Amino acid sequence: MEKKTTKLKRMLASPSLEFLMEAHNGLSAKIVEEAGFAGIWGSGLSISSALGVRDSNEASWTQVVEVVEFMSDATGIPILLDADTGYGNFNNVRRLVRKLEKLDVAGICIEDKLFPKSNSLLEGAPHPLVDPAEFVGKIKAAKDTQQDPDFCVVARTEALIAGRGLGEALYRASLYHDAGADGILVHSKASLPDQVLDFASEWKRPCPIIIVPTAYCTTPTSCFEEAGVAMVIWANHIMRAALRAMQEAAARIYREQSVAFVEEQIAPLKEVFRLQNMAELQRAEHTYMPPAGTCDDTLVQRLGVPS
Ligand code: SPV
Ligand code: MG
Repeated sequence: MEKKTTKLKRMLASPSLEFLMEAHNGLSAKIVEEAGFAGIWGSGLSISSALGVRDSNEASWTQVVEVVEFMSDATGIPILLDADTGYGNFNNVRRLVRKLEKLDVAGICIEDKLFPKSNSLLEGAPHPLVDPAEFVGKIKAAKDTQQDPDFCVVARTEALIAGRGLGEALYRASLYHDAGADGILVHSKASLPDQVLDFASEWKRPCPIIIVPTAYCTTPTSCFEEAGVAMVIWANHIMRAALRAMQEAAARIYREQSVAFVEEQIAPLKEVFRLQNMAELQRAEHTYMPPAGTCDDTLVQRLGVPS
């Protein structure tokens, strides 16, 4: 069985456009895998939303790691964790990489903003950037810490999000590549793809480009492929799909004081049990548990436990 890290590394190196789909808990990770995606984006925004907090580092790094552990346990495809700024300085990044490797997470993406960060697509939020030299140190620290040579460290520049322009985005990305980044995520909040397409046409280095087409969502995927983009991240869409479905179901059940109508519209319980792989547990119970009614109850009698 190929390691998850190797799978992600191969996706980054693949000549065809690859896709990561967001997940935010064990169930959504499993759904992403079953849909056919080859990899998962452990989205900071979606994980925060699912936890009921803001994407402003309100969830601690250990809380994020706990979520990603469930995601990793539930799936066989690689997870690229959105690790925001790395939750501190180079030393926090080192500790994070050590923990994630133990959990079989395939890679991290760290961004060149300041802690605590704001979501890149949040209107009106300032997006102060970290000194590139400090960020280079974080990338080097991550690369020096990883034990598995295929663990991926993606460096994300927020230069375009911060309004610093293409020149600074390219400059920062070059520094991050020199520091050992396995890929460059260039993010843009423009509604047209021009910024990332310009970046891709100017980027001459043998280092894969990753994009997040949330704001420029109507651009046909073929444009990205032609521009030489290596990987597309669908960053928050199943969280948003679930959110809408939950709002609608909750509102209607509240209104009607009944769940009668809803049965046809929601997943049957059988589907919940299938995704949880209850069949495997039932087989295991058959193998490992004594048949009902054959328990030796002499211990109970000796302890004098009243029946
Ligand atoms: C995320 O999914 O948390 C991301 C992408 O970082 S964005 O929300 O567009 O910043
Ligand atoms: Mg994020």
